[in-house]
Amino acid sequence: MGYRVVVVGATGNVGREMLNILDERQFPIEELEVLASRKSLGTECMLGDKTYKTKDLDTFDFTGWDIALFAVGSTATKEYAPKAAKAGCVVIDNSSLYRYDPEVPLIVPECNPDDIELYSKKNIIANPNCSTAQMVVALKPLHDRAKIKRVVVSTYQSVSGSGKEAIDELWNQTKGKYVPGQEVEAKVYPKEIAFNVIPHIDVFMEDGTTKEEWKMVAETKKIVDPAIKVTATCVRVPVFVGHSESINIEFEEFLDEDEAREILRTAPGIMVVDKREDGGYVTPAECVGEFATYISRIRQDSTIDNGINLWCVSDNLRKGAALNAVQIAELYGRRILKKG
Ligand code: 11C
Repeated sequence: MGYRVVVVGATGNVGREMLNILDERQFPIEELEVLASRKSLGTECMLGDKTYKTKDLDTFDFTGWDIALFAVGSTATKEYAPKAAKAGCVVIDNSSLYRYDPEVPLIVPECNPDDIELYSKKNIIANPNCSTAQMVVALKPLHDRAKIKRVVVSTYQSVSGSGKEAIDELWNQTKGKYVPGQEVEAKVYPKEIAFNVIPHIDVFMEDGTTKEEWKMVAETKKIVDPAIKVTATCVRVPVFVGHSESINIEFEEFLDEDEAREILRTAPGIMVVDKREDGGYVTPAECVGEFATYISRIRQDSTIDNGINLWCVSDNLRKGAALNAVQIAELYGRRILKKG
């Protein structure tokens, strides 16, 4: 007994990762369909050792399907997610389209699983932005103990967050530095990304922040607590996969660094690697392909009364996108459909 599952946008970075994770976690699937836009029709996708050919999203009938994992941009989501939801198939959406809709739950299963009950308003459940997902997994257990007042976060985000073209741009620009005649102009990003860092992700807002920074603020409030103040600086770095974050947290009450470390050690979804020696911390290259969010460099912030600093690294295509979506599907199956 399993679920009838559709993966929409199955040929993209996140869609492919969704298929890998459905397989790795042995999600109970009775039937699977993989959908793509017309230009990718017929492309082959793998779930374990089985091959599936993509079908046309435009003509697909979602009636009778249980769960659709959407990994397409906001424009396609706007057109097709309501169709699927109306046909009775719950949509788990990775785009930003529905995240801030009060009638759509925004879920990180380790943090706010009970909010999933709201799904029935629209038959849509939103998946957060990658940089938020990994941060809230770390914040929530600490907030439960000492109530967070304010968070100052700086991110170091990999190019896979911008899709396949960005991965190619970093690769080709890097090669172009060494091969005369093969220099590559910046196209995906406004400035060169090879051997550089760019303090700009997503569009600029009127107040000088960027949309990525705004998302971290709005989504943390929705998932963890609207009272938490967040200020973010989001930066693109020349890393292929894995987002890193330096997080400074101010609490209402004093929280000792050793207690914070113990809380995080036992928190769901987290691995603490925190030895105060050379290499005693995790870097993005080491977390690729992993489920966990890794926390290192946990230490008191001596400049304020109740502060902790930490370093947080995760595979942005997994916890930041595909893994969290599959975890939502697992939660929805367990709590609502109860078939598996
Ligand atoms: C990035 N965080 O790294 C973005 C990608 O709202 O789902 C995901 C954008 C989103 O560029």
